[in-house]
Amino acid sequence: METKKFISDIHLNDYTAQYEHKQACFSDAVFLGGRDRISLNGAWNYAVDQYDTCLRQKWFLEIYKDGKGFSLPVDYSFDEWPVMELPCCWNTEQKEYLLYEGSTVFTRTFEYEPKVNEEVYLRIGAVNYIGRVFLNGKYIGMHRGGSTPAFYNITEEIKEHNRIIIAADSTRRPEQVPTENTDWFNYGGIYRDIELITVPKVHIKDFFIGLVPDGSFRHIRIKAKVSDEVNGTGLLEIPELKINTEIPVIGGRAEAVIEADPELWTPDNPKLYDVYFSYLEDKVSDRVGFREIKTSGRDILLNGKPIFLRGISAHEESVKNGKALTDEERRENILIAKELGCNYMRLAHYPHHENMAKLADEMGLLLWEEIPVYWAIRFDREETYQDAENQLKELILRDRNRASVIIWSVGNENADSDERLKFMSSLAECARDLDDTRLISAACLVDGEKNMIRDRLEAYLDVIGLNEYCGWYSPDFNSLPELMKNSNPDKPVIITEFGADALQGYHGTSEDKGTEECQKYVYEKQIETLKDIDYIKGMTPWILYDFRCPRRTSHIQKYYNRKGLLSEDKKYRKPAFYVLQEFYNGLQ
Ligand code: GCB
Repeated sequence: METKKFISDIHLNDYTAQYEHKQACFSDAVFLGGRDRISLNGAWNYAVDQYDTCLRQKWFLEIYKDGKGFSLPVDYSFDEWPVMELPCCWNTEQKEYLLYEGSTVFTRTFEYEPKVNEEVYLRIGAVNYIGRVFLNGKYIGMHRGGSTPAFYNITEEIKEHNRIIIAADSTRRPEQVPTENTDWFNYGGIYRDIELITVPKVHIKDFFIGLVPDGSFRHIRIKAKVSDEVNGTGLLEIPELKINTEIPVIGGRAEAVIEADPELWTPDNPKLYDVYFSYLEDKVSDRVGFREIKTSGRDILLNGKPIFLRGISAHEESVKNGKALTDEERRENILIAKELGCNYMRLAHYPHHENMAKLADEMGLLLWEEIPVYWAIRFDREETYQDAENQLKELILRDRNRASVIIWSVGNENADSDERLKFMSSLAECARDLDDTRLISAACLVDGEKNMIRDRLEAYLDVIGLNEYCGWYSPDFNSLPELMKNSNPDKPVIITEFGADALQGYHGTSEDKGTEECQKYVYEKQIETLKDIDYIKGMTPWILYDFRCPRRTSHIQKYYNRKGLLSEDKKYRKPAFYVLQEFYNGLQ
């Protein structure tokens, strides 16, 4: 018996097939605001598990330890393993893990007091890229997608004494979203919060609130979903607006439009209101701003007024913590953007932590949020589409009460092909279906043949994002005015990227690539042209600060993309920072 098992453990090639079912996806999400949350962050035992022995040998069964007389050798010792403080990226924890990509197993025990009439969810904020969860000897489920949360209903499995195991797999694969090749570092780990969420049996699953985009600014719409197809009455409360309104729940759904006169949210006046929604024993809350974002012709209108998006792109990274930023680091990024004169930031190229949008709501910064449909995704593959769409839905459900978020981006720099058009236009339609209070965009490539803004995806977007690297990848600056002249878009355009590498303290002439002077010159020339183009309604140059990138091997790069306006430690502002700052200050 044991021999049979042993043979199967080492001979089964397709060992992951048994852990593909029970995929956590957007429909498992539970609205979080105002909920009881029990943190499982902190010390977890771990082992780097390069050959996936945990999955092959089914360590979660702990059969070698059941005291029934087996004396087989055991290949793990959960409680004796070294300890990592989660959440974190393992790459930044220890030097020898910097370049490790693959599986690592994390485990801990915890106590819980199960109560009757409650449901318990395990929420994992992010595992890059696949997370597989085991609890008390059972496979609970898995999640794909490295930057969105997974919810697992563990009501049946949770006990007083619990052993949890999470196998995190950061392997890059061609069929994933993103695919193998990206221009950023592939951090591995359980790098966002791990927690238990307890809710009543019948609970509010989703709660979406915002202004109806009808130009009146006087209609607040709420849409809520209850876990079961119940009929009854919910209660919406916004004390500061004196709203206390009963809302019918029919078949588990509630939808209503309420007259109100909220002070409108803007980056200069980030006014937030406490809102509450209750149904039977369940009550959720949020702090939300009310604003309207729209386009009209080639204009972007915030609360009915044309706005120019003075932005900057940013990755989610710090030298010390990788993608597991602290709130202080996020706050610092927003403050630096404000110092630069920004009212807007592009969170590239994947969903950043939800606290970023919460802080932007509080501190007054507009945001572009994006899913990692980056470069050459497997556009021909249905499962890849499902993965991308699920990530998009998980992001939208997570952040659609954030006033700061004004744009959902369905991808970045994807070559125009029939398969890509089908894939990304479906994503754009999906985003629009889930949320009619934001704009849809994508960062498109320049049509290089015609040197113009032309991409069939534009028909599905509200705002065209354009990455152009005149003065850098396309060395001739004259191509930029030509590009602008050749184009006649019927909607607003945001220059989602331009930029140039510059190593802090590396000097030369404006012709010398990689110098501060060259980067400064690129910014000056870009601004000189772009400032007079009437259809350009914003820009997010590439990028706030230098970031790790395995593709960048030159002597000035040293595995960093050096297009930052600041050095990677954010201590040094390169001269181009002040060029952009001057331009933005002049626009205010
Ligand atoms: C791009 C990509 C971005 C890269 C950047 C670069 O167009 O969207 O991810 O990092 O160019 O530096 O080349």
